[in-house]
Amino acid sequence: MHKPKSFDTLATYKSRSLPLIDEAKEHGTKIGGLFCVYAPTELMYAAGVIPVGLCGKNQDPIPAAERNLPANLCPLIKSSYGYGITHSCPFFAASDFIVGETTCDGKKKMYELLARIKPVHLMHLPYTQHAASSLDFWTGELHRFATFLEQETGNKITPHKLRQEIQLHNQVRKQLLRITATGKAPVPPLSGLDMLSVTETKSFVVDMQDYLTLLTALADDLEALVASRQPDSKPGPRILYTGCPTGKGSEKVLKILEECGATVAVQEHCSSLKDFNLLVDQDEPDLYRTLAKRYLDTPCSCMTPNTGRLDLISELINDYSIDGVVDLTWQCCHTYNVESFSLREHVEQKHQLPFLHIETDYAQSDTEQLRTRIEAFLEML
Ligand code: BJ8
Repeated sequence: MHKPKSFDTLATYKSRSLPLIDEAKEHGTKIGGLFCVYAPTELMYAAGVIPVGLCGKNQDPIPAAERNLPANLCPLIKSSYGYGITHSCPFFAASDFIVGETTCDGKKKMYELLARIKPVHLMHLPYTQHAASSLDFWTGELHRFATFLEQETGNKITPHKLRQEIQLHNQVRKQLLRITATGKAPVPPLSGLDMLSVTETKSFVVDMQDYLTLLTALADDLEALVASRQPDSKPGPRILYTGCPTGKGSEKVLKILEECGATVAVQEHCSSLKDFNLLVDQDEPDLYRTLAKRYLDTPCSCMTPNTGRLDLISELINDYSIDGVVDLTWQCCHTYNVESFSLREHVEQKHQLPFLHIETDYAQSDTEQLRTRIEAFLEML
């Protein structure tokens, strides 16, 4: 299928970010490394800090990580830590400090070890969105983070600057949502892998305004493509792909799904919709509280209960005319693994749809086994 030029510009965005980050560093700009979408990037940009995503999506650094970490640990944690100790990730090398959150146990303990390599600011995240005190506590954590950023940079986070960043981030999220929504078309203009290469760029943005312009151009082009296209082939079963974060290097399951003929209409994970589905309420006068609410509402399996995810899955099943749900769990990710039981019940009983749970790691050794299971699943649809 013909892809617009605006797609190529975004798909190569990450490689163009690195020289810009190096240049910004030369001018004294601080770089903050992130591992999770709970990190409130509006505060970082408002303090003049460039945030970069450091989440490990690749098998290569895992053997080195296993020298210090147990082998039976989530590959995302091992890969992230492995990049840190092998100095093989230029974005990690560029980071002046790391921002962590108390999400899953493995990540929490990884931050203790990463603190030996780089300064770590750990944000204490409540484990539930439902307790009355959670929002107060998390708002306090945002204030503590702001103080840290101001001390690191010497810059003041003014209400004016923070409000500007909140507005700009919301605009960016709206364009990412427009792009994602083109997956509702009978034949989506982008494959799941191509969609991932676009949504993943949000972790490497140096200039938000410039990024917004690129996203808007792509959203316009994709919508025009959908409006003008006569589908020339019968698309495969429409899949909602959900679960642990997936990215370039850990896209094994997504790739097999598409090779087997599935149409991956929408993805619900942290390099995709979960990172930009929620907007900050701009009418709320307390900027820290409204920002805190938006981030706390992120439906991650680290929260208990995580009912927001079930609601989101229902919405996506209906909006994207889904035929089946594929839930990916990285090996040893207990929260997503346990949650898969409730998600299966929800999908099979409430929506009467087939559900496939896949537990795997970053290695390629089970590729053919997975292909067999995925082919059998798609035949049912
Ligand atoms: S908001 S999904 S980015 S914590 S897969 S490391 S949970 S053992 S990545 Fe995550 Fe933030 Fe949640 Fe998203 Fe632990 Fe599970 Fe590994 Fe995970």
